[in-house]
Amino acid sequence: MRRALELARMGEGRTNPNPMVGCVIVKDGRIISEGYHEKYGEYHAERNALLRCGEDPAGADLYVTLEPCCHYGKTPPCTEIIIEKNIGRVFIGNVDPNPKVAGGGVKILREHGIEVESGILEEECRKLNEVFFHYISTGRPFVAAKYAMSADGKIACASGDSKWITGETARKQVHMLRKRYSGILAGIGTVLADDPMLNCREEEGVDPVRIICDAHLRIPMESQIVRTADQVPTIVCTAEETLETAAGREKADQLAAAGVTVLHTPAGADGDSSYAKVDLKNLMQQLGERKIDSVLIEGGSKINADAFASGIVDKVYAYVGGVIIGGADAPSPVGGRGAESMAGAVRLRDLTVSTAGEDCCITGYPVYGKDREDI
Ligand code: AOF
Ligand code: ZN
Repeated sequence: MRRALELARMGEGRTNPNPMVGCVIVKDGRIISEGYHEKYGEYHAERNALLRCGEDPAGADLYVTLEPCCHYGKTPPCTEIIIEKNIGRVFIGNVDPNPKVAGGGVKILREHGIEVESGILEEECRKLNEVFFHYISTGRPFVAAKYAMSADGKIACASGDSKWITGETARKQVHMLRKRYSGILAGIGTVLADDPMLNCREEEGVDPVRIICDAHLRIPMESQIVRTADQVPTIVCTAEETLETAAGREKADQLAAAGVTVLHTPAGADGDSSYAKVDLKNLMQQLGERKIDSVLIEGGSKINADAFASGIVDKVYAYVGGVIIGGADAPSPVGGRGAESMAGAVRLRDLTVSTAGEDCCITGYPVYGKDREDI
């Protein structure tokens, strides 16, 4: 199963919104074939392993990180080929949360006399597909907020300069991270300050959809993002009120002509109706409907504040660089009003700390009000 997990990871960045799945076939104590789900729409891990098998797999053990599917999707059911090839036993990481499968694969295999054991390295297999598990059960993308801050909690100097807080290794890791997410989201503030490309510079990486929250459609037509919108998929989300003005409509038309997909949401839910805002929760719903299963927020303190306030963040990647910036006016990763007391702060569970060159990275999963035991 460990080998199957390794194989599954080879599909990283190419299977979304499908899961990453790996499969190993063992006969007489030897691995006789391997396979993984290589690309969305193409064959599943089990079928790839079985079709590639140089010898008769009859009676063999099949290890697969996710329950074999039993439905006709873009490909025929994996259970069919497992039965046809007379596999003896099937070992599974997780039961597939997809309602079209959800234990159905295990049941069919057992009905055909195949021994099935599930729950092998279950936690690792679930973690590998945290995006898929979230998306298939909620219909909303798995949202991660990533930021790089100094050891004193600043994301830039008061002047705005932020190059660089973390070193090359950490920045390279972020580019790898981008490969794992279907969309990258930033606020208009970041676009105006840095004119970024927000693409995936790693070789072979599929460029994620760029999503810019821009309530007043201030994005310059000459920004790198707009100029490359005909090559890299780009979404600009504005507030409904903006599209009710002639200037707003005209800008939206210009953006659309440049290849940008312009979305809008009703007014944000912060109760201040005089200020047009993008409703991030609503936007996530729309992105989910567009089959975007995961979003990496690489925003500044404003968009992060909105993201935490609206409860859309599912994971945090906090990079910490060995530098002290100081300054009462230097921004921190999450702005806005913040929690009034510690009871209202967003806690992170399952915290991990890893090193990234000379920097470190803290990851965790936010727990919001209603999920918390202490309030
Ligand atoms: C497996 N093995 O390698 C994968 C599975 O449209 P399709 O045919 O590609 O089906 C997609 C669904 O199949 C996906 O939502 C998930 O439930 C399952 N993915 N299953 O047995 C695999 N990738
Ligand atoms: Zn399948």
